[in-house]
Amino acid sequence: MCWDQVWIEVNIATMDNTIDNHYGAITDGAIAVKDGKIAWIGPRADLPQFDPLDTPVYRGYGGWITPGLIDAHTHLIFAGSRANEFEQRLNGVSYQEIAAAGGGIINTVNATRAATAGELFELGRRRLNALAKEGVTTVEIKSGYGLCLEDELKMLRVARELGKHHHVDVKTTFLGAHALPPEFKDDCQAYVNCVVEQMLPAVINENLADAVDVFCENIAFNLEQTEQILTAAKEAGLAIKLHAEQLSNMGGSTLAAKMGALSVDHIEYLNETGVQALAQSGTCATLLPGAFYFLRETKMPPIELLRQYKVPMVLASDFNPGSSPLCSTLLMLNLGCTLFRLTPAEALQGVTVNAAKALGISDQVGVLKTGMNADFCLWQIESPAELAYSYGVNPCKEVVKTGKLVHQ
Ligand code: DI6
Ligand code: FE
Repeated sequence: MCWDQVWIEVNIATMDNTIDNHYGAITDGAIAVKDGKIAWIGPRADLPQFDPLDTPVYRGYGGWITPGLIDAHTHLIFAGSRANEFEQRLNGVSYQEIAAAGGGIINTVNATRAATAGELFELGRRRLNALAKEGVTTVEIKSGYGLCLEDELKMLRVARELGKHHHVDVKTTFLGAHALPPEFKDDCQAYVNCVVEQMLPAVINENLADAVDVFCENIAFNLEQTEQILTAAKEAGLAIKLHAEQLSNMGGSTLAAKMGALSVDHIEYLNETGVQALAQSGTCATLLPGAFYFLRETKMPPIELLRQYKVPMVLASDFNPGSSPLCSTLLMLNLGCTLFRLTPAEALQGVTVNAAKALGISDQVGVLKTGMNADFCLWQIESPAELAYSYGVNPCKEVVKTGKLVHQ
């Protein structure tokens, strides 16, 4: 056998449910890599003969290999910080008072509009590095802090550039309908028309987005406006997804599911009808425990119903300056288990196999099996549950991205 590299003395959480329903575990396994893909994977005892003098052999010393982690929902390009608002709130100023004074999302929009593409790139690169150190190999990044043609394009171009210059793969999502910009303060519908008629065609023209998202909520865009934007995106051949049922039940999830969305995200207020719609369409349910934690929410997403209807559950950071200033996918594993009562196996599925589904790339990543991209991490842990159990001492020892060792 002629391979580029072989890994031995490892246990493997393949996340392949044809092996087992939890981690797809192979104890004392081996992986062989060729041309950036997994050429062979299985128990070490079955590893075919190869020439060890001609093939780099890496030893895991009994650690665990998992697929490279995937953070399927982030807003990691933004300028400024909202720490001052955090502090004001803890000193008794209400969220409404802060928003009325031009704070909240608009605070970040002002800072992001004022930043150059170069500044945003540098901020984004540092955040991507933080995720990459914890084993993340694929990230989704949304626009939505520009809220005008020029600045939405600026955000998406920076996201695409980050993907080109960083080993982490970047999937981009156009979220022009994140909030109502001050220029359209009294005419939400006019802004929606602007998103559909001006921004979306320009985004498509430069091939800047892999998907389109909308914040469907009573403080943002209503169901009809959401449908208008998602329809235009679908007609242009883009994937669709939705911020839905975060603060109330608007029926956004059912709409998105019927339209074939990849995922609906947040979904604390999702009901059984909505869960059924997701199950029917194969739409993923993305859980964002960082926002739930940071906003001190109490309404739990319907985890038991999602399990019952076998809806794929995704876990993501939602990293953003307002509701989840937590730039750690590993932390989400812990919060997913402690706050939402996911099992550690469900949590790991949420940042691997199911996250890949939510990004429409499950033919390439998210599961370790022959023919998939060689994106994987070696962790210094005794069992996969340890990834969700403990937080703070980063157990990531090595990262392999399309067959290349990128972190030691
Ligand atoms: N839901 C959220 O929680 C964030 N965006 C969204 O659609 C909040 C973003 C922010 O406050 O900057
Ligand atoms: Fe979000």
